[in-house]
Formats: sequence, C-alpha cells, structure tokens
Amino acid sequence: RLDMEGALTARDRVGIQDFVLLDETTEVAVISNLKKRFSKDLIYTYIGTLIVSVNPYKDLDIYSKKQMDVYMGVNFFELPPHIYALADNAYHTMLTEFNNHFILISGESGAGKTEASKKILQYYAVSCPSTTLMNTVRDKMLMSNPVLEAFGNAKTLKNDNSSRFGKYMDIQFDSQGDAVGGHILNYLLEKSRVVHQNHGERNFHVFYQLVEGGSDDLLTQLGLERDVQHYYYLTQGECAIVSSINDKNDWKSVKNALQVIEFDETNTNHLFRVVASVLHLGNVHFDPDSKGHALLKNNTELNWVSDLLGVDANSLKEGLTFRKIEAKTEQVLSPFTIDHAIYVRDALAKAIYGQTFTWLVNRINESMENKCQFWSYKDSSRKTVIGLLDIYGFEVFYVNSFEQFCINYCNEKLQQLFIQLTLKAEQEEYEAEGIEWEPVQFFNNKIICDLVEEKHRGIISILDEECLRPGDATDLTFLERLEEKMGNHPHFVTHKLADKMTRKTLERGDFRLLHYAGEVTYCVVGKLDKNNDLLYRNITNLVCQSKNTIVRECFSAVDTTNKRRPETVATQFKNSLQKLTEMLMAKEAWYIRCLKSNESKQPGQFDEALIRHQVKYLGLMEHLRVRRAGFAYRRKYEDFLKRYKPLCPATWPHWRGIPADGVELLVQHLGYLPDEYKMGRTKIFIRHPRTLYATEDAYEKCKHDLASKLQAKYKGY
Ligand code: AD9
Ligand code: MG
Repeated sequence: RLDMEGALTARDRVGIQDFVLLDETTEVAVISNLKKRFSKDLIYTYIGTLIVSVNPYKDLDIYSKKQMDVYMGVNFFELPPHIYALADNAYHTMLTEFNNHFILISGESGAGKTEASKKILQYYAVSCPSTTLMNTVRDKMLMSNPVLEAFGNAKTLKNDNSSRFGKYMDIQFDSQGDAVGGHILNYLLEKSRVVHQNHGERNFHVFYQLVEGGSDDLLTQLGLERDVQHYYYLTQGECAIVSSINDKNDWKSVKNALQVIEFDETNTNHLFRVVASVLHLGNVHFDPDSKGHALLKNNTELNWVSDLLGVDANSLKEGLTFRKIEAKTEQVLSPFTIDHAIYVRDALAKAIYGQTFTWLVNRINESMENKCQFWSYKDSSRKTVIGLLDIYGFEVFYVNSFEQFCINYCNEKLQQLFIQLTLKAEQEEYEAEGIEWEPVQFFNNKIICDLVEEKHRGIISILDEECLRPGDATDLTFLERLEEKMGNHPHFVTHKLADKMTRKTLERGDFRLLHYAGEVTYCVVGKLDKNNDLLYRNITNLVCQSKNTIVRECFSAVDTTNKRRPETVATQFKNSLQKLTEMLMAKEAWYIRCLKSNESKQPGQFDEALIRHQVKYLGLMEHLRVRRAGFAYRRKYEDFLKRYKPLCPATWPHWRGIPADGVELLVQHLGYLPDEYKMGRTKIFIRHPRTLYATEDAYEKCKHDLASKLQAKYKGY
C-alpha cells in the first residue's frame, strides 16, 4: 500500500503521484514528473482530487475486475492514482452526503475522454451492489455505448473514434447505492459529416459497419452492395478502410447491443432502413436539362429511398427537383438547378440522420429508465445521481468550419465552468471565509465566451441576425458585420483587421479566434446555411407521412404549420449549453483532465511540446498553485460537529454553544496542530487529507465501540 509518505519515498522510481507534493511547482517539474510516470505506464497523476491522465495509446492491464475491487471503498490517497479512485470517492461522498455529483472529463480531441467515461461507467456497473432487475438496467447502460458510438462517432484526422456529439449521462442511484437507472442528454451532432467528409476522414461508423457486416439477406433487403466504395457519402475522405477499425466485428457488437436495449424487430428493421436510405440518397445524382434544370440521372436509387422510407416516389422526386411556392390561390412549382437539387438532397439526408440519432437517444433513455416499483426518474426525492460529461474535444484542422466553431465554443464553456468551480470559487471562498490567502493569477476565458455568446453583440447573435435578414445576406456580409462589431476585440482577427504579419496567414473569407487552447482560423463559407439548417416544407410534409415509423415519429414532432422561424442551430446549442452549465453548477464536481501524448496516435511517445501546450491551456499550473496554497478539505462547522462530536467528551452527546467553539474544542482534543487547519467564518479548513482520514478512522472506531456497548447493554432484552 502506498500512502502519501510511501509515495514520497518511491518518487525517484515512479515520480510523484500527487503534484501537490512536488518540491517546486514549476512547469518543468510538472512535465518531467508526467514524463517519468508515463514511461512506467503510470498514466494517472493527481492534483489533489483532480486527475491528470495521459493517453497511453495502448491497452494497459489496469482496468480488470481485480483492480476495481482494490479501489472499492478505499481512501483516495491510499493507492496509486486511478480513475476508479475518483469514481469510488464520488460514489461514497454521494452516499454519505446524499447529494448529486458530476465528473467533468475534458481535453482535446483524441486525449482519452470517451475511454475514461466508459471505464467509469464500467466501474459503477460492475462494482455497485445490485439485484437481478438492476443488472439488466446496468447492461443497458453499458450497451448504450456501442450503439451511440456507431451512430455518433467517426474517424477524423485527430482520432479514429472521435465523438461527433456531446454526451451527458446521469447514472441514478437509490439510497442504498444501487445503480438503478440512466439518462442521456445529447448535444449537437455533427450532421454535415453525413454528406461530406474531409480528406482522411470517414462518415459515421454505422454506415461502414452495415455494408461490411450486414448479412447477405439484410443487404439484399436494403438494396445495398457489399462495397463501401460504391457509396458517394462514404468515399469523399478516401479512407473507407482503417486499420485500427474492424467494422465487421463492430457491427456484431452493435446488433447485440440493440438486443440488450430491447429494440424489437420492427424498430431494428426500421433503423437499418433509415441508415440504408441515406446511402441510397447519396447516390441520387442529377443531370441538367436543356435549361440547366435538375433532372434525376436514374430512378433506381430514388426508388430505393422511397421504398425504405415508405414515401411516395413521385412526390420525393418532385421534392428533390422542384420547390413548391405557395402563391395566394395556387401552388407554383419552381425547378431547381443542379446545385440546388444536391443541396436539398443533402439537407434531407442530414435531417433524417440527425433526427434518427435523437430518436435513438430517446429510445435508449426509455430502456434505461428505472423500472423499480417505488422509484421513477421523475421522483427526485429518492435518488441521487453521478453525471458523466464526455463532449467532443477542442479541435483545429486545416479548414475549420461551423462545426469546429460550435465544438470549440463548447470547450470554452467547459473551461469557464472549470474556472468558476475551481480557481475562482476557491479563491472567493477563502476571501468570504476570511482565510489568509495569496491570490493566484490565472487567465479567465470568460472574455472569449462573451465574444461568442453575448446577447446582441456576440458572434452567434450577429450570425443569427444575418440569417434572419431578408435579401442579400451572405457568408461574406456576415464577415463584414463581424468586422464592424468586433473591430478591436483582443481575441478576434480577420484579414482586414490583421497586421501585416498575420495577414499573410489569413484568407479574406476567414476569421480567427484566439481560443484559450490556441488559435483557430474559421472559414465563413456555409455558415449561414448550416446555422439556418432549413428543410423545405414539401420535403418535411413528405417525410411526416413516411411509413417508416422512426422517420414519421421524428418528423411529426416538427411542427410544419408554425410560421415562426425555429431557433437557429447555434442559438439552440448555446441555450442547451447554458442549461447544462446551470444543471452542473448545482452538483459537486470531479475532474479528469486528459492529455494527448502525441499527434501520431503511437504508444510510448511522449511529445513534450504537445504536453506543455496542454498543461498550459488547461490551467493545470494555476490549479496546482491554488491547491497547494490551499486546504484540501472544508466543512461547515455544524456538519463537522454533527459527525465527529462523539470523539470528544466536551461535545458529546450535545454541544450547546456556538458550533465554531465546539469544533475548536473537538480538534484540539484530537490533537490537530495549528498549521493543519484554519477556522473560517462558517467553515473549518483542513490542509491535508490525511488529517481528515485519521479523524474519520477514529470516528469509525468510536462508532463501532458505541454499537458494541449498546449491544452489551441491551443483551437479553
Ligand atoms: V474526441 O474529442 O471524442 O475526438 P477523446 O474522446 O478524448 O477524443 P478517445 O477517448 O476516443 O478520445 O481516445 C482516443 C483513442 O486513444 C482511443 O480510441 C484509444 O485508442 C486511445 N486511448 C485513450 N485512452 C486510453 C486508455 N486509457 N488506454 C488505452 C486509450 N488507450
Ligand atoms: Mg470522445
């Protein structure tokens, strides 16, 4: 067993397991410690209760059932750092304090967030007490992963299994600590990937899985060829086959998972039909007629789409090649150009896939709903939750578009949440409690969040205004508006506003944001369209009548009679992130900060420059300084006294004075040294966890003694 002192003696061998114990808090010392540990496959290191994790890019033997057992119910610092220790601590705190928690997993694309979140979910599923009924709920929670990853993850240049949607999952526990249900909230899926992939990237996994793994019968039924190269939507990135991915096997896992989450034959069949319809839709091509209007190249693919979606083929054809304009008394059909027809086809494919994804999440939620008789998701009085937040990481590509803008904005928000909950809150609390304190400087990225989201003035507002402006609004007029309004913002640059040096690296149609995690140049092309995300009404009406129950269900929820414009994509996303932040602020937070060890996804490579960059922008140094200068544990006087009063004759069984005085007596009786704690206005602050552990051990022993005494007293009654 390695305790804190043990860790100190072992420091030369394996580095230090909690950065708080480093001799000096310099960046050099931190990185050298990370490197030393990484070379020994020790990928986790603490900063207090925060975990820093470095992606090893190889399977380590640290996630077995045996390892889980080792971490169960053990104090945080008694064993080598592990995400199981964090998971277990969150769990036990939840049980003793009966409150809600969440685990924020952050880091850039490919850093290991999704892997970490899966491992934590496994830990809870395997190690919490259970009954048979609950086992099925747990299986469903676990099995939601392969399904959602198939539909929501894809190979990008950064990560072969990159999450293209944001995910927040609540694991619900009853008062006994049994995991009894789950609930997922999903955030903005990168739908544009359905119709276009950059070079070296793929579409969502499920398409390749179906074509590679589906049985001959199934493919015949769906009219598919067993050849991914045959499909326009699968081949634009020119990397349909990836060595690290086994689509055939993954297909089996997905099918199995669908069974566990109780998809019946009809639902499964309709789901596959939707997937196949998108592939066929991508192969619907157009030729120009004599006037340049779009004509279908051939009917075969269109007929398949109509068959799979259960919509009328002629109406579909009309919808893809004409726009229906409703004049006062009549309807006029206006023919599309080829570009326009392709645009409408792609919009339909994206809409069907996007809506189906949300439908899938809803079905999974229904299946994970707690079925216990006395317990329901709506009854908040009887449950507590641990939430797992795993969202797409910060990413910078050669060309960055609307999607990267949303993803990176989301990462800014999470960084802001982290700052508010740790650096800022910690310092404010010391101030409020009158604890002497050396302030730590940190970069607050609120300025960038405001730049993006501020009402009337932020980038999203300006984008929305341009989207709503009738007439001549284009992507470029949007850029001009930005230049007018953002002119001298320190985190915003365009070609027009840049100095000579910067201008060389900026195209005219780009703007650059200086994010907390680095600079990103965004191309404005397509921004208005993607933000509007409109589907023509005749197409919507058509899919509303689909015989495919999934499609019909998805689209009948969309109100086509409502004349008001729906909220734009960016605004919906902004609002959903706002809600998420508020919900998380009400819970107790735990953090896992994931670092990417190298850009080439290789095991054993520790790219120091890359790590240094991440350590910097994640604010790890500042966090460490705050932690080190601060106190590991704090508790309100009343609560502290309530728990530990049996340990001191002066406070047991009742303390009638001011709680702070009682606590002072109590800790003196326990032998706390003056340096080990401080008395604030409403709370006691304890510098080191080990002090508290000793108190906790004494408490356990005392409880045991009291129980024995009681037993002896009432023996024979
Ligand atoms: V993204 O923002 O969704 O693009 P993530 O989620 O941060 O990204 P992910 O968890 O998918 O990254 O990890 C990327 C790859 O790194 C995985 O597919 C694994 O091959 C590898 N990885 C990550 N964590 C571990 C680990 N703890 N052990 C072994 C790992 N391999
Ligand atoms: Mg991920």
